[in-house]
Amino acid sequence: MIVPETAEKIKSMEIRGAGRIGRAVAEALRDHALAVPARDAGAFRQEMERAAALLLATRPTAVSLPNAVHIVMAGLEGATTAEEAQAGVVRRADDFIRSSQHAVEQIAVFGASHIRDGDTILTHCNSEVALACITEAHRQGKEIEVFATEVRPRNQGLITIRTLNDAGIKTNFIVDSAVRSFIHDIDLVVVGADAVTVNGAVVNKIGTAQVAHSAKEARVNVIVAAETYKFAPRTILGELIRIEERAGSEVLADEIARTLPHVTVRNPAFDVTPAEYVDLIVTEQGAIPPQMAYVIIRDYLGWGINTFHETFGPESPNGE
Ligand code: RUB
Repeated sequence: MIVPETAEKIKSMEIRGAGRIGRAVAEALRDHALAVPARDAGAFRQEMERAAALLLATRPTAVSLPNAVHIVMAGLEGATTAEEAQAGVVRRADDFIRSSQHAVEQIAVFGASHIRDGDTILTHCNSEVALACITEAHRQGKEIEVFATEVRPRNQGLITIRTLNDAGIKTNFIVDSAVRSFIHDIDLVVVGADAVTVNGAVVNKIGTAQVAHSAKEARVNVIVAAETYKFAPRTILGELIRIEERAGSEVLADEIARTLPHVTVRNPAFDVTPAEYVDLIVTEQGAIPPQMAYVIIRDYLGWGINTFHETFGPESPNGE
């Protein structure tokens, strides 16, 4: 039951945020592998592929999800018995979970080094890894202040301000549309990412592109904190990241919407910030300018231009 349950929690956003989604998927595949009656390697693989497909169909944008699935499912390679296949999946899943947690800790240290004593930082949405950078800077004794947005329509900003408050960090809570009014009070923008494309564009919570645009205009630096498994290999082929559009009822209650027959509520969950609005992407391997995204995809995810054509042929993004 663990796989359908995890899939449901990701869809409903009980489990949310790209890193947490990646780890939840790895955990679900691991627990499924341990629960599946292991007959032969072929049947075991089929069962795992069914589970992976269910998880892949939950939310389309965060690339940590297909990357985590790909990394864990590689544990099946070369297995001749169901026991070997099971051990491979469990090992790869545990490795992914451990390295993901380690990546967040590493990025926190790298990211904090870009935050100066006295800085006022703006963050948008609720990013575990962006917050890790901010709380690490605070832990190091830097005196910082944060502006956090509300994040319509799902109010992820509430999670962010609770974390900041618990850490004892001076925080201002603003509506999303107030960003430009406060941008001259800001020294640095720190956000997370759901996906980074090969050309360095950053896909993150809707509103991030507006934040980055305001920052660019005001000459405020924008740092994106992103583990390497948020880089999107398939964009090498020029494919686009699919932007999830969620139910209009998250924005406007159905009973009101029903009274407005000429109105369509649109609710894209993410947007794309072009590379030129991003100054630095901080990964666990170090900080890079966004234009170097291909190096991460090639050297740390192991995807070259030829790998795709050899493995899949030209397909649509995120394995769909
Ligand atoms: C979450 C979101 C976060 C990134 C990075 O969107 O856009 O900024 O996922 O988060 P949603 P993290 O709430 O729709 O999932 O650093 O925690 O991986």
